[in-house]
Amino acid sequence: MSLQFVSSLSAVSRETSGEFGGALLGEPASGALPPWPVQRIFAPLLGATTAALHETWLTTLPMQSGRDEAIAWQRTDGVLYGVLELSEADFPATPACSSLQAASAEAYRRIFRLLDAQGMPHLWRVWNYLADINLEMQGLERYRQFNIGRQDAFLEYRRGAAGNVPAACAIGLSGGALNIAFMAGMTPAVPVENPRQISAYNYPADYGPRSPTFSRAALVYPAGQEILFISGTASIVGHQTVHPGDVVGQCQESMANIATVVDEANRQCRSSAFALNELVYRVYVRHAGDFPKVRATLKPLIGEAEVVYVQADICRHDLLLEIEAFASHVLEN
Ligand code: 3EB
Repeated sequence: MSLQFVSSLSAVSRETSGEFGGALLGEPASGALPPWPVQRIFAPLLGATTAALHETWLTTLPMQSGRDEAIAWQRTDGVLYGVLELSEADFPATPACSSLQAASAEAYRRIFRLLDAQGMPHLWRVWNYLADINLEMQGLERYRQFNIGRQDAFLEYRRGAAGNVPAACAIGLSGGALNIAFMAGMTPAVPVENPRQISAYNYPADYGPRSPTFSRAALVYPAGQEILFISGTASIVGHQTVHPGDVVGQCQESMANIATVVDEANRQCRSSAFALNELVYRVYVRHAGDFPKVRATLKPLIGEAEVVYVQADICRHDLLLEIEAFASHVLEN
């Protein structure tokens, strides 16, 4: 197995592995940051015993690291992880293009240039965080501005904006720069869609002038391994939000969507079938007060699975939570 995930919640021996990249969730840490690429996600943890939590990918393979295009990256022969922060203040708004749209397009252009330079063509999974995601500025909600910039860069770099697109999440924080982490590989991801939902890249224009550029899930293949990345998943059926104002209903609907995506992935996967109780979950809850209800609703659905709860904003004002997950299997040959 070439990549192994560890969090502060689980104790795994690091004796033979090196740190590849990861995330630091929670309150700003006072100590020094580790030398590997780390995405800092400044959002309150809910129900946690510590104020901050490290999630780290480890590998036993040789690594190379660098900093290009303001992206801190590290790679093996087959996989690259990078982290990029761009301050919107560095992208003056014009009447035709908001700061966030310009920063989003530039961020993805930089990612694609780095991947081209590294000969690492396939974007597998992207973690997007931006301030004030539901705020309307220059007449358009900021999430929709982000979607324009992101799609522009995919098209400009000839990636296509439908079908073969990475798994992703796009989450709102209370402040900070546009903050993007990504994992890319030498082999293509197998995108997975959800038959209960319209593909996000085909959403109608009601949700913004450009569609979001992500797949519902992706199966990816680091050496000797199959990872299922499930994108941020919310209470959406077709293209519509369902159970507005009902956090328990939204939680159940999100898990019904994840169960369906897992079933779809299992039709295409090369290892044994993935199960809901083996996934590692990250749950974003808009209102901290909803956390006990969300935890109680999830408990019977996911058993003893590892879950981290974070207070954050979701990309539609009527969504009260979003759930993402992943799991990793060893490939026999
Ligand atoms: C949705 O299904 C909910 O814009 O990258 C989930 C995952 C969502 C990723 C993104 C947005 C994104 O439309 C929102």
